Amino acid sequence: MAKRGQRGASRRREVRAREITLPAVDTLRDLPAFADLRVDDAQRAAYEEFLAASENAGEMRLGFVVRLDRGFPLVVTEGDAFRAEHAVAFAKQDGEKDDGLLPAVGDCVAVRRAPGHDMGVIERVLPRRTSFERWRGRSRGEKQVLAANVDVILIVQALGAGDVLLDRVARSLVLANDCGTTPVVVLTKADRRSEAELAHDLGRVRGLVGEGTRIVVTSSAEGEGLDEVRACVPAGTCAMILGESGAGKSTLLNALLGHEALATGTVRERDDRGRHTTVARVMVALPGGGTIADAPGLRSLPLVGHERGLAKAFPEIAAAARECRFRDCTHVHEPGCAVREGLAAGDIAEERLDCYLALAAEMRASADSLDPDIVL
Ligand SMILES: Nc1nc2c(ncn2[C@@H]2O[C@H](COP(=O)(O)OP(=O)(O)O)[C@@H](O)[C@H]2O)c(=O)[nH]1
Ligand SMILES: [Mg+2]
Ligand SMILES: [Zn+2]
Repeated sequence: MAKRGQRGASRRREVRAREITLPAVDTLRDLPAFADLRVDDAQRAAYEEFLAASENAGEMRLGFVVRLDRGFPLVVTEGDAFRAEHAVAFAKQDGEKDDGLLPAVGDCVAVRRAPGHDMGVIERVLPRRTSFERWRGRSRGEKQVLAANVDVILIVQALGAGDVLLDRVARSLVLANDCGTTPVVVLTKADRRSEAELAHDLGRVRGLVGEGTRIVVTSSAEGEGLDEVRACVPAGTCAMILGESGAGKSTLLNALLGHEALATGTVRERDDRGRHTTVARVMVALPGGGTIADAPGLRSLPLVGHERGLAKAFPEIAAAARECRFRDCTHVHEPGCAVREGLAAGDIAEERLDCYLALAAEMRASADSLDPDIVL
C-alpha cells in the first residue's frame, strides 16, 4: 500500500520534472566535476559493497549530487553530468519518513545510468563524512540535510547595519562544530564600515569566537579579502556558505568566480513562465580551488541537541564545567561551580560565557519540548 503510494508520488514528480524547465546541464557554468570532489575510504567501501550486491552493476556509477533545482538532483560522475531521480525505495528506507535520507547537495551516491534514459536514478546515498542538518518546523520538526560531506562552513555576516549579530555567529559556530566541519567567520560588506568601526566589529567577533577560529573580512564591492576566502577552500575540499538572506553570499561567490553565476539582491529567480522558483541548492567549483555550496538564506538557526557542538565551540568552558560539583550545574548560582571560578580567575571570558549560557539554556528548553513522551 505504502509502496503504491510512493510509486504514484514518484511518477507525479517525474511528470512535474518534465513540466518545469530545469536549467539544461550543458548551460551550467562552474559545475564541479567529479574529480573536484573527494571520495573517502568509507564511501568507496560502501560503494563496492553495494555494487557487489547489485543486479545492475554494469550501469552503476559513483557520483556526487552537485545541484538540487526545485528538489531535482543533478549528479556528476567521471566524465558525465546529468539529472537524476530517486530510486523508489528511498522514501522509506529504514521504515522512516525522513528527508534526511534523501540525497542532499554534496552527497556521494551510487547512481544508475541506464542506456536510453536521459535521467539517472540515485540508488544509494553513501556514508556522509559530515552532514549539515537543520530542524525544520517547530518542536516536532524534521531534520533537513542542507549539505553533505562539507569540510568548511563559511559563516557569512554582513557588516554595516549596526553591530554584528553575535548571536547568529555563535549559533553558526555551534552548528558547524557539531557536524565536524571547520568554521570560518566571513564578515562581508566591509566597505560600509570606517576603519574605526571595522576594528570595533572585529574586536567583538574575536571576543566571541576566541583565537581558535579564523575570521576573514571581505568586500565583494572592492574585491577585498577574496584570496583569503579562497585560501579557506583549497582544491579537494568542499565548503558551505551559511548566512542570512541579504548577507552577501551570492555576491561573494560571484566575486570569487569572476562572473555573475548567481542571482543577487532583489533579483528574484524566476522560471521561464515568470513563476517564482523555489531556491536552488547550487555547488560551484572555484578555479584552481575547492567547491562551495550556496545554501538558501536561513532566517533562524534553532539549536536542538547540539551540545557536542557547543562544547567544541567553547572548549575552555566545557572543560571547566566537567569540574563543577553538580553534574547538572547551570553555572549560574550553584556552589562549587568551576565555570564561575574560571570567570573570576580570568580564565573564561564573560562575553563567551554569557553566550554559552544562553545557548545551553535554549538547548535544555528545546530538548524538553522534543521529549518523545510528550504528545503534541
Ligand atoms: N556595499 C556592499 N554591498 C554588498 C556587498 N556584497 C553584497 N552586497 C549587496 O547586498 C545585497 C545582498 O547580496 P546577495 O549576494 O544577494 O546576498 P545573499 O542573499 O546572501 O546571497 C545586494 O544588494 C548586494 O549588492 C559588498 O561587499 N558591499
Ligand atoms: Mg543568494
Ligand atoms: Zn558550574
